Amino acid sequence: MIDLRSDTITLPTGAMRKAIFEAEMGDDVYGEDPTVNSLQELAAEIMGKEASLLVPSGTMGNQVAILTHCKPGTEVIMEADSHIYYYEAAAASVFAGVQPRPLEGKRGSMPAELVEWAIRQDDIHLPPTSLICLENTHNRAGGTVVPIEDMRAVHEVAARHELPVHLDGARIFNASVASGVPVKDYTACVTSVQFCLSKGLGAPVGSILAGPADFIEEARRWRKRLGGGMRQAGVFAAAGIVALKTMVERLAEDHNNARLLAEGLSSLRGIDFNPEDVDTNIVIVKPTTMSVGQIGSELEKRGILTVVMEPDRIRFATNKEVNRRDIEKTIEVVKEILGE
Ligand code: TLP
Repeated sequence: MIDLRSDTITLPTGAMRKAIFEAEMGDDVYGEDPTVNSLQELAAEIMGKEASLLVPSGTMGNQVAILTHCKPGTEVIMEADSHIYYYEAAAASVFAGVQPRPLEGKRGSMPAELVEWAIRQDDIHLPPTSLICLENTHNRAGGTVVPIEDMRAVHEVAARHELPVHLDGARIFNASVASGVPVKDYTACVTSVQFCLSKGLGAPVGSILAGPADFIEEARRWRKRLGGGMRQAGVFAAAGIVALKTMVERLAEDHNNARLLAEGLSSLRGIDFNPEDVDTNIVIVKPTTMSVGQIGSELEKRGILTVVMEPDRIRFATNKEVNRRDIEKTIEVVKEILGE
């Protein structure tokens, strides 16, 4: 099997398994798990924020952030193809009672002027704007890196309107490794950030929400309300520490493999795609001579797993479980399926 469905399929490394075996643990609902506490301190330091909180998933990290920043009946500005809007089953409406205000971005980036235009005036007919959400890298745009200048421009607008900004930085380390911009430069543009330990970094479970100390205290209460208060969570926090200390730089390998795949696929007549659009580990292409459903199932029959994105695109996400040879094989198989 060559599993290119997602970077979430990555398995813990030997060093992570050893750290898990040896982890010191306690009851984290009492704040007594030393491994969770170390991970949270390390993550806050890396993100350049006062404090951080371990949550079970990226989705919970984003939702806890929205619940903590926003009152029901307010409006949250977000990109129309963002994970929070597209893939979180309307959780922000269900739990926080907020109304999403989706704006169309370009390669995942919302122009600051558009964001400013969407901020509501003070009028009893209108839901007050309470938060701006960004995503970097942007998943559905194709793992694109949102440029730091764009994030700074949104930050400037938000500051002028005294609004908080939340970053869905599930793959913020991919953005940083690809662009050479330090993670702290990205996070300096936002009030809170969520990132995943369980994607390209290879930890089995967990995301981090980081922000100001009082925000994280309130977020801890929301995590508990949602049932996300965990007990001996050091069992997987231990792997998270190894992920942060040893797995960031290797994301460049995933990016190189994605570039190789992109170049191979773009040379095929049946695929409409510019490899220059690939910034990190996600390659989303549009086949022109065959339906995506058909290609997806033909690939699966030959042991290659991908994600079919309705209606007409197919996603390949490189990750540490696939190597250069697997990528070359994937290109060959797509070629064969397309009859080229
Ligand atoms: N993304 C998953 C699927 O949910 C689509 C994937 O395979 O890419 N933010 C972003 C930008 C994400 O891509 C994801 C997961 C999340 C948040 C949610 O993380 P989890 O799965 O831990 O809840």
